[in-house]
Amino acid sequence: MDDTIVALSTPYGESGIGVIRLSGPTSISLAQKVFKGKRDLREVPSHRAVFGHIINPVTDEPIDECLLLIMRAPHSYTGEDTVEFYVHGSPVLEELLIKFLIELGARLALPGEFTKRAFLNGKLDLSRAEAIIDIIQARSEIGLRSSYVQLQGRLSKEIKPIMERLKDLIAEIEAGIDFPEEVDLSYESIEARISDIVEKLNNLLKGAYFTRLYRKGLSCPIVGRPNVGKSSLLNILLGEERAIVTPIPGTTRDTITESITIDGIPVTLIDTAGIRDTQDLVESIGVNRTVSSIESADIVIWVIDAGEPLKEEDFEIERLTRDKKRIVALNKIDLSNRVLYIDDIKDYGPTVEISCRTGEGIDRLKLKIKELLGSLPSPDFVIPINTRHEALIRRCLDRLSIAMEGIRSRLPIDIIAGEVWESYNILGEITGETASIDIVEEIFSRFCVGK
Ligand SMILES: Nc1nc2c(ncn2[C@@H]2O[C@H](COP(=O)(O)OP(=O)(O)O)[C@@H](O)[C@H]2O)c(=O)[nH]1
Ligand SMILES: [Mg+2]
Repeated sequence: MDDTIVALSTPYGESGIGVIRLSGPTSISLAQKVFKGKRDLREVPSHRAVFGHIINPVTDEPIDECLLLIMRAPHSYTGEDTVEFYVHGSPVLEELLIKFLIELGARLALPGEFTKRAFLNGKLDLSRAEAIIDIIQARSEIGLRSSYVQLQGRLSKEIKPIMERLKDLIAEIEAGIDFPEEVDLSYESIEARISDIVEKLNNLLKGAYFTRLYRKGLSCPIVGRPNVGKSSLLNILLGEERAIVTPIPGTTRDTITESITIDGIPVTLIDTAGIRDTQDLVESIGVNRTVSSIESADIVIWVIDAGEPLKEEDFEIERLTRDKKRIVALNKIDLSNRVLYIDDIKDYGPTVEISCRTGEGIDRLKLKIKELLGSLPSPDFVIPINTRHEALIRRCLDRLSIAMEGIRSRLPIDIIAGEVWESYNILGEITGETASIDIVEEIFSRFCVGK
């Protein structure tokens, strides 16, 4: 981190304002070479905007007017000396300024490198740094709130005391090994302490479901045999003609994914290929995708055609979706030659009668989705656990359960200490305390350049 990095922090393209950010030890002296204001930048106080001109560092010729902000270490986002240029949002100008700064010795920042520096400089821990990318990529207000709660350190506040307790336990076990006469540490007392920690971790895991729901939303495939009206339902829920609708069975051969919002929660609707036996290769790939979209679904909408009796293919879908939260949508109730009624399908779970032709029942269907979701707690009361945190907590729990088994079979105490150490290290990857550089790199590579 002894070099100075530069990047465009706003999206590339014409815009009202473009922000170019410099961070690192030579930020201020580099800025001085491309900027001319009333005062020498070295004398400008931190966090005060100054007006001036961008100049060509070789010819001193002014290029455009600009506003500049200096944030001195450690009181900046990265913890380093930082300079931000607010320029007219011209891609030509932005590129030129970045080119000057690179020629003067700055290096183009990698994706997420500013935030990575903030993490490495101890400005925020890993779980808080991760929240920033989730804020940027938030898909709904509720998802934004959940990420903000994480940025405030809500998860770290839970993890740190658990790590402290694991550390204390390790210290005591080790002291017990070194000074067996002085430290009175029984298997029973270690077991009690570990089971207490296990309970706390299991409690944390409860946040994972809601966190995913807030941020990624709900995955909701629309399934059914060919021609029952799945694509029509997707279109009507979206309010646009997104999927191709034809009377020819097997029209939808691939899955189409689109999002709507129900009660603030993003719902990802997936129009699937109808499930049937097919010799057509493309269609059969579509059918396989349908099966996997059912597997990863939160809620399934199973569409049935009211104009025809249930067929073997319907029963196949019934079997595939049986263990899922399922809404049975009886479609085409506008048909005069209708043969299926609610009574015929009521055994399959919550049902709703709809017509994609007339729009009847569509609001009721949305209501059913809402009902299946149940009442959601506010993100302010849910500990934010993303999939990475969830996987780490589960791994930690695995280790602790090995330790517990060891205790029950009275294995040597140093073996148990080893497992507790492992669980401590795994948990530390959440806050980044024990995360390897590879993990850190991987996390920040998901950020955009300039963040
Ligand atoms: N009468 C009637 N026809 C419908 C309704 N919904 C869809 N259809 C027709 O059923 C056929 C198949 O629809 P489509 O959405 O492509 O079915 P998919 O194969 O399940 O995606 C098309 O001809 C639609 O116009 C409905 O509610 N009533
Ligand atoms: Mg279709």
